[in-house]
Amino acid sequence: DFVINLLKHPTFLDMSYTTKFIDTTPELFQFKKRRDRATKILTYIADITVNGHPETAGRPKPHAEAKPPKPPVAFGEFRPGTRNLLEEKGPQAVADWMKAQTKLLVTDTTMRDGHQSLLATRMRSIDMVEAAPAYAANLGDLFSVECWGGATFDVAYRFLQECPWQRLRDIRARMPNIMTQMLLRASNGVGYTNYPDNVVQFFVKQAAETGVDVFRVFDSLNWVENMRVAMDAVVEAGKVCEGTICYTGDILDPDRAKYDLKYYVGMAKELEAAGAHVLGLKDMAGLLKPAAARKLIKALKEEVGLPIHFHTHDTSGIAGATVLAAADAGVDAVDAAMDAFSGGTSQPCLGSIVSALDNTERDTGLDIAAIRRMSNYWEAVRHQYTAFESGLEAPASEVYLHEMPGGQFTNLKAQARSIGLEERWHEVAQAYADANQIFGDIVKVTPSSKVVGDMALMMVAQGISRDDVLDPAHEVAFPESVLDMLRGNLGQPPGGWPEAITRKVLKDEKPSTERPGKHLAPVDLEETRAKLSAELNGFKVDDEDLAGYLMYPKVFLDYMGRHRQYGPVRTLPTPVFFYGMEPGQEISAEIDPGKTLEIRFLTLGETDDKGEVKVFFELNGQPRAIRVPNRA
Ligand code: BTN
Ligand code: 3PY
Ligand code: ZN
Repeated sequence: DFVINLLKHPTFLDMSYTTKFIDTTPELFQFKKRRDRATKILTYIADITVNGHPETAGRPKPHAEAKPPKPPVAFGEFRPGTRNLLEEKGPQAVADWMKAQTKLLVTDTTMRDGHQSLLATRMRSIDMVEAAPAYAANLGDLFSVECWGGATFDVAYRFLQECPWQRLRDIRARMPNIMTQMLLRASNGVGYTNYPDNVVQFFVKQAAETGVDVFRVFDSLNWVENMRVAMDAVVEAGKVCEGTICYTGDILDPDRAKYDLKYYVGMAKELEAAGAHVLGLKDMAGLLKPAAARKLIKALKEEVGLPIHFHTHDTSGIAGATVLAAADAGVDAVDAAMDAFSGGTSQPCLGSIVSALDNTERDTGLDIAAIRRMSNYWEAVRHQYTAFESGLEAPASEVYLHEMPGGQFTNLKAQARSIGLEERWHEVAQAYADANQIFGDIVKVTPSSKVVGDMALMMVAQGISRDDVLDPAHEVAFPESVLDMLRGNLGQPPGGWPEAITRKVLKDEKPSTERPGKHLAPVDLEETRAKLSAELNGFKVDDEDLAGYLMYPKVFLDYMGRHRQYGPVRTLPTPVFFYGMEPGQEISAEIDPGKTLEIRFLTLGETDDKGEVKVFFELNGQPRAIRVPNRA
């Protein structure tokens, strides 16, 4: 009887065999559902084993002797941390506490910017979630753990077949004493375009509810006007609002006067007035040099009352020196990545910064032995993702020429490779610098950096120089993203868009100089939810799903389609997810708390005349055969 009831249950008729389904329908017999999910997971493993994963095809493989990562032991004594302070006393108390510390506070970026900058954002949730308990126990003195936002949101749905909200929830649950941190592109949310105000508000509210404590809010043109909606939503949610300056140019260079000390101090004051609890200083390309950091931090400390949190990238190889100079000048908190995920286009090395400050006034108080153990884990994790390594071999002072953000560098290089321009990379770098000047010398960070990148690739591919672009007589087919930006759809840079290029690109069309969100009609959330639910055969769309859909409609729908077919594949070990299994190999996958599947892959059968191959497994000791198409 219960099986009949189960089969008729509306939730069972759609695709929602999920963790949430179990939470919301405990009255149902669990066994049938689990078996169904097991079949889906086996189908995924069978498919990848036979056909390979498209994302790793043709890419280098992990070393044969690479050991599976062993989660670090949670040996420390559990202590309350910044999260407890936030929960008990609120965000202003966190800011006051920051300013009262003499030690340098440290954010670990490994779970967000670290892998975004080194591994094309491909780190899977399971590898993060397994580290979280050791963070809580052994590294409870960290200021925060950046683990969400930026590019990780869409990559989770798009390439990793997992729900970004679930990642956040799982990390949050296992790391209750350290603040989680996310990167939010203000009105661009975690996307590449401005969203209606109520979508931004809805997204922030949900992120706060699911588990984000610190929101680093930035605008890709440093336009504070375009940051207010997101900042207000963070304040409203009772979380830490880190209003952020994006650093570009060089305050020491009189030829880059557009972004001088006065400019940054002025923006910092605007952010303070806009209600930020903390001032973020985001050096996304790693352009801030040590001497400039000293000067800038000193000025900001003198002119604004907010604690300052500094973020940089080590592309040039000199970021460690900049962090130490910033510490000397009184910066309150800095970002660093665990050793195995540091250096290059990522953040500078966390363990080395901690060691460098030992027995100084800014001693971080972090346990270097705990850091090393954690880094050993991350080292083993990184070895699983060889396919996504960029191959960048050395620091490059060229970053001061092109000014590409660390998170974009390897992406643009891959894009250049895909259109046959890999050999001409240094020309792309020069064209990127030229495109920046064409647009009037702008901040380059997602999404404005993507527009400059599109323009640079176009210029190199078509052999068009900066002079050609600016020559009214020279016909140029501009990328769509350039039109969009000059229409004003990403907002306004300091001083506005240069007139000549705007006229050439838009012809007679009149650009907008107002905040894009001002003209975007609010989305009817309930109507959208109902439509989405109907499109998904009655699937109960909750606020997380709706927020994901609003950011990325197609990406979300594709994800849901694959989820219906493959089930909770996020629970698979990373090598199995990307490469499938070897005959005789056995793995465990915990599909629900305490509910583990024991999966052994036995062998492949012959491919039949329909092109299908039978794949033989043992599931919890019972034989199971799965049929998948052989596309190999
Ligand atoms: C599972 O089945 O164990 C969970 C993996 C997928 C999560 C689904 S996808 C839509 C919905 N949104 C969530 O946050 N969780 C479920
Ligand atoms: C992002 O927006 O993803 C960034 O990392 C910007 O630096
Ligand atoms: Zn960054």
